[in-house]
Amino acid sequence: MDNPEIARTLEEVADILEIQSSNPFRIRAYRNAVRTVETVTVPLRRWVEEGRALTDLPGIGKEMANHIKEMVETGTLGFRDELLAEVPRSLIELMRLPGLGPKKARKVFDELKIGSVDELEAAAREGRIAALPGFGAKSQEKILAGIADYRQQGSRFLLNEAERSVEPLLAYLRETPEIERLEVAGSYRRRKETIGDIDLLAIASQPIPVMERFRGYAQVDKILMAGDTRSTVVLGSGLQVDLRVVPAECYGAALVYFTGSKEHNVKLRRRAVERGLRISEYGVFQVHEEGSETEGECIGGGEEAEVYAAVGLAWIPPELREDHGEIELAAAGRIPDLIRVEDLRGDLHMHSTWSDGRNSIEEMVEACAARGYEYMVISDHSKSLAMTGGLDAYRLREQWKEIDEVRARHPEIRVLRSMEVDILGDGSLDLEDEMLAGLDLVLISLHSRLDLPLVQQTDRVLKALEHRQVNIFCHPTARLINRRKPAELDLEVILRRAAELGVALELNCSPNRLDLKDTHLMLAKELGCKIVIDTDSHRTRELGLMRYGVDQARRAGLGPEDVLNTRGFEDFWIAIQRSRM
Ligand code: DGT
Ligand code: CA
Ligand code: CA
Ligand code: ZN
Repeated sequence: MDNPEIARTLEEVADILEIQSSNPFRIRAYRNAVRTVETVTVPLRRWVEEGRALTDLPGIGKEMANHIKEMVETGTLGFRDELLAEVPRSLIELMRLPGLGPKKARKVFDELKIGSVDELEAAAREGRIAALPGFGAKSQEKILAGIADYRQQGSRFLLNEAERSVEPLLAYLRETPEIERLEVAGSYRRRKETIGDIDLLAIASQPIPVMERFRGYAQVDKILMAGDTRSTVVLGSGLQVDLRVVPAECYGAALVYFTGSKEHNVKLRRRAVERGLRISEYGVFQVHEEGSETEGECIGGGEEAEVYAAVGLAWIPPELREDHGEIELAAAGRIPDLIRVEDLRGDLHMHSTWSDGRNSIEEMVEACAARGYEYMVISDHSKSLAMTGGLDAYRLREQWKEIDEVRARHPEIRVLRSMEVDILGDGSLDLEDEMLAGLDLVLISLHSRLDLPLVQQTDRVLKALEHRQVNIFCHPTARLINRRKPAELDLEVILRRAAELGVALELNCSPNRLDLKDTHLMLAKELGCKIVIDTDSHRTRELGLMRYGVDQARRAGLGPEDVLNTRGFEDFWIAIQRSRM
């Protein structure tokens, strides 16, 4: 476990102890330990490995030291699991709701006999929460908002989580002799950032054995529907999967239909009606009489391109099918050539063991070179992000020496020195100007005080962008998909200013960030912003996350020319410089 995870675990223990109304001193001991773990500048893993006494740290007694050692060595904490077993599950669920917390969860549990999120919601709607002493109308509102967030989050999978369940299933199904063609449709094919359920389509010589094999997959947890040409199952991961076998002659029409989006399909069908046609999941049909219910002659639908051609359109890449203007573009023959992962020539944001990364600079360099990159950027955290072991000026200089040595050993790739510098609460930067001047590129990020009100947060970012050394504003909204809302920012104002100053915006590839998101990227392009795509890797393996960012960029209609790090180094280097103003 790394420091943030250790802190989270100890915090959970404190919360459960609080629910149990344990000794307040004991609860406080855990909360103090959390604060220490959050602020200590060294990974505790290293501390333990080096055999140093954890009790030397402020607020860490013997019990806490043992806990930390256990978490570092085993990756879990037995005491936490014991506690979890003592408290009703429903109460834990209530406690984790944003806007509730342990004390209030206990109160509604005891006083209103509320044992589930549904009951809590009902009580809040009836005004019974506001009537409780210590709650009031405002906290009732907050609880309702928290429940809405919680509901939305719980039900959708991140794209990479869905992939983890889907890819092995596809491999399994592809071994079925009766299957002639198999594809994933739906949001997964459109590469949306979150996935509700998986929609599979197949052509098969015989559907029934295909259905049997599908339902017999070892990971199937529940069968929701078992038909001859369609079945629905839930996998152990909780992901719901639907498989339909369709006739070959309408496969393309079915693929269009089940790929969606719904809004895209609605527009397509409207276009068909204007041309005296009807598009359905079964094909494209000539409509004979006005208002006639009888099906006309089928004029195509075996391949997707036939469906689009029937309504005068070029084939549209699935990532664009959101009714964000793609049908109009296709009608004008102006569907862009979308960026591909092979277009990227360098990765501009990554960490090493100098802060919270898991691999050394040299390991990162070798991995980037192995990917065929021409250039790369080492960007460890700055000192105010103490939890990550962020660097101060002294350690940054030490890091530069190591970068120089690694550069000498690896002439095959250009290694740029950078830092992901924290934007402090007032918009100033977490590194001295003379040190900033020594960096090849300066990356800036928001990591703290993400709850500032809109005007203040926007001003904070604007001030940071003005700083003359800054080149890239990373994961601009700081959202964590399913976990944390975006910071409140007037993004249009920020993008306009960034475009004027020549500061690039990052599209962060981490599947739980994907920040900027698709519509923001469209706006950024429209406003003439520079855009870069990078992985923010914390280990060599994560360099492969680039493809998620590329998916997102494609959803925004970006081509290789819209992204700076598709360029060769000389061009890139000129383009990434700020405007002279
Ligand atoms: P998801 O599963 O929530 O991530 O999103 P999708 O887009 O995969 O949606 P899903 O699974 O409900 O349906 C798959 C596709 O089937 C959807 O993108 C379009 C099509 N579809 C489903 N229901 C309707 C509908 O009521 N009308 C139309 N026109 N298309 C539909
Ligand atoms: Ca779906
Ligand atoms: Ca579905
Ligand atoms: Zn980073």
